[in-house]
Amino acid sequence: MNAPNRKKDRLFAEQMLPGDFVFDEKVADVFEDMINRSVPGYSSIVAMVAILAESYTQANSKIYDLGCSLGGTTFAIAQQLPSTPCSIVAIDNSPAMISRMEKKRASLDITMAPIECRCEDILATEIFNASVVVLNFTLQFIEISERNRLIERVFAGMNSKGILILSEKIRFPDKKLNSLFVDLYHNFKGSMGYSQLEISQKRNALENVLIPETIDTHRNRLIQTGFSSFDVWFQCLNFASMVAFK
Ligand code: GEK
Repeated sequence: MNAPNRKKDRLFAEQMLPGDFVFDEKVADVFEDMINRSVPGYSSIVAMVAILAESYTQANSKIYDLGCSLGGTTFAIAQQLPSTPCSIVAIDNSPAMISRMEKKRASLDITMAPIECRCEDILATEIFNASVVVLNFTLQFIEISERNRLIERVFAGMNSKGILILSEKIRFPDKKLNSLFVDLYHNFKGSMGYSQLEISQKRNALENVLIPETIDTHRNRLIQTGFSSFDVWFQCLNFASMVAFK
């Protein structure tokens, strides 16, 4: 299953001491393989986010990719964009991710829209004149107490009729269903070549770092912030992608 140019993720393959997951050099090195083998539907989501961005980009506005990692989604958007004049702002607070993304940007022939990469905390970043904002599996890493404030800042920086695309690992309100989907997800990871040790060590490392919420919690937060419409456009097991319009 491993793509030829992708370094294989074996970060949790050996027995290790417990510790929280961080987006450091080691993770950045194998991130493309890690996310493709860990998020069901990741490549379809990225391709569709690019199509959504293409449809909703407003002339002379900005597209924000918040928590861009290596720029997988940013570059997909840049390659999909129509001739509408606009620019892309890609932000991540991991220097390891941003430095690799900048190298990749320099090697690609992207002519449609300039891409500005910023190593910043998305809780502090300035957002303005945005017609498209993407949070592709990023909000889940923000402390719960900060999530409303972040969504309010995103909303304030968006233009009327702008689109927010929010992809997240989700939790189910029904406990039985929740554990069923978590078990199925671990089976999915097994089918992607991860061992039981890798699955359980990664799960422990993410426990305090990635906090999933229910679809209803996301819906309520977005509607209370002022977004006019909200729905889920993709779901596979406990992973979902949602859209909301200003
Ligand atoms: C993709 N969107 O490939 N400020 C900035 N970045 C942050 C913050 C923060 N406060 N907290 C976490 N991050 C990407 C995948 S990965 C998802 C996104 C995953 C960044 C963090 O450094 C990491 O690069 C990213 O959010 C989450 O479409 O690993 O499951």
